[in-house]
Amino acid sequence: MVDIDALLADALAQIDAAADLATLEEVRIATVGRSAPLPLALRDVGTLPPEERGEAGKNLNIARQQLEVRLAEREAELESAALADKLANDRIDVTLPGRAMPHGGLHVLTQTRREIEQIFLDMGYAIAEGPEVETEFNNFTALNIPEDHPAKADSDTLWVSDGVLLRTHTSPVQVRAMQSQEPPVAIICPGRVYRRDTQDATHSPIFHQVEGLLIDEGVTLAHLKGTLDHLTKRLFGADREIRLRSGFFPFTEPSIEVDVSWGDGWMEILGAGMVDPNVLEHVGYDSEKYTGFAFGVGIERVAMLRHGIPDIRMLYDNDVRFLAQFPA
Ligand code: 2U9
Repeated sequence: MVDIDALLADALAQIDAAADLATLEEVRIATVGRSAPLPLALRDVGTLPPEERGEAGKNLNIARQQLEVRLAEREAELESAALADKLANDRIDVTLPGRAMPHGGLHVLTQTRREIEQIFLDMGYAIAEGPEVETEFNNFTALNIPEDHPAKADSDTLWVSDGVLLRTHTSPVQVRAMQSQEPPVAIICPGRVYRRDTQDATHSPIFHQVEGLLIDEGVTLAHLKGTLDHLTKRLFGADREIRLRSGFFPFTEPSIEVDVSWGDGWMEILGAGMVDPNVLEHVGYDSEKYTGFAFGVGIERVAMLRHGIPDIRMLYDNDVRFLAQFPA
């Protein structure tokens, strides 16, 4: 028969010596597991002489129960020690400054467009938008642009199919607005436009415009001049002056080109004019009753002038080192 007291003492010593839960699990297997000495002895009780079986079985069971109790106690001790250790060492210092997250902002073209929009919203204009794929009628015919006009040539326009094209200006948005409402009309039309152009420092086949339109009874060139003077002063500074030169567009008569004072000289900034009576008639307006003005300005051009950006392509590269120079 095994020496129960010696086995028990040895097993208890192992349990007390286990310094972590993984070791304790090994000790559990070695002391009360299926092939540990004590359970093996219990299994073999039946082979003892009958008069010894009762006593031996009782003592072995008591010893095993003692081990189970001690194992449970030691497990609880080690678990609370592990928790205390975690609490002591895993502290989070909530007073540490956070890591700065880089954040994006509005593209300089978006900023510029929104500024122009706000200037006209403040004057009571509404913003109108329309499709970038347009009909030849809305883009050219309604705007008094003749069949043989150079702008319509295949070299300038991106055609989608017969009579369908990528709009070359946002003017078709004004055409749609006029077809769907009677005067007064006071809208600006910001948007992307397409030209079959080669790219260089100042030209891109895709760029952005804001066009404006005011139609009512009694609208004159003086209203146009005052409006553009106000726009220019808000965009470039209250000390700026504008100068009107005569120009030509098929959709305005008279047509003007507008310069803004720039240092000692002048810089061309936008085009404008009084809406040609033919355009008014094309959308069903009475050109004897109504007059109006229209203007167009390139958003890229305004952004480049205001920020001294030398090449239009910089606006489309999406180089963060460039974009970050224009925080909103
Ligand atoms: C309607 C009638 C008239 C819009 C106009 C201009 C003059 C103009 C250019 C500025 C720079 C285009 O982006 S740019 O290259 N635009 O000079 N645009 S008048 O005239 C209209 C528009 C719609 C119904």
